[in-house]
Amino acid sequence: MKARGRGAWGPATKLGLPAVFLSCIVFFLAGFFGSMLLSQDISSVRTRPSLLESVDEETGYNPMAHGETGETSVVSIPFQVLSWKPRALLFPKFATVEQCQGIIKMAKSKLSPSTLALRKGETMENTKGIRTSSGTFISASEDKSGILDIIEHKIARVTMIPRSHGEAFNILRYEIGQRYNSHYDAFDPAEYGPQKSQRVASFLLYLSDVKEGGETMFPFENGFMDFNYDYKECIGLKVKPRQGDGLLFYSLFPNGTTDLTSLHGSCPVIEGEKWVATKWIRNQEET
Ligand SMILES: O=C(O)CCC(=O)C(=O)O
Repeated sequence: MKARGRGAWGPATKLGLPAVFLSCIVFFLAGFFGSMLLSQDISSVRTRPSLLESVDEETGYNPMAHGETGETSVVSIPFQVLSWKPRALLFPKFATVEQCQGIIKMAKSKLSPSTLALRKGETMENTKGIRTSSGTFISASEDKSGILDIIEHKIARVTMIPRSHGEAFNILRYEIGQRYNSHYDAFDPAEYGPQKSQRVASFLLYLSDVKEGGETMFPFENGFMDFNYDYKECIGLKVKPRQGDGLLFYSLFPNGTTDLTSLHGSCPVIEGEKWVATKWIRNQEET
């Protein structure tokens, strides 16, 4: 048994020193290349901070490679979801105080009584009192100060609907007691006749604070649809105008049908004055 045991070591013993030498070399080379690979790994970890150097110090975000029409930086535009029924978002401080004042200044001398799109059978006479504000339409291209251009661009970015789909800004002033009864911004062809395009969304930029009243109301918010609802009644979700804030809501569902919870209006101003710039956004380009 002993001899057999020894015999098991026989070939190694026979190989002798050269084999030991060879295995030393193999182990040395393995150790050498292994440590090189490891040091490469560490150095690649070390290169990461150089990638991080491109992080925008202000936002802390690392911008991605972008397409031809994309932007070079990551921006932060805060918003609050106010409701899912209808889909309504508030963008606090969307515009600066100076921008709001500039828009009021350019509109002030151009105001005339606001008008309504009339349903079949309606007249100016029998719709009196529904919308009592005054207003004017100004497009971004007409505004030499460039304020409306900046605002329109920003609205297009938050909605991702191109500027070419927007109507001119409707700048409105509500004085004490003035209001806009609840209505839809989308036009039902059964009531208004055939439509070339449809209003998908509305963006309201509040240009002033209002001491009391003047809220934008959504009486059917969350689906509480009372079909005996009096369209003058100021109920439901009420958004208080705050200078510079933007309110975006969608009148159509993604499938193109009207969201009945998007019914909205302006409560009467009780104290102060309300200024707002409305941008209606359509599902087709405006010609
Ligand atoms: O003034 C508001 O708050 C609402 C305005 C509005 O409903 C509209 O312009 O369609």
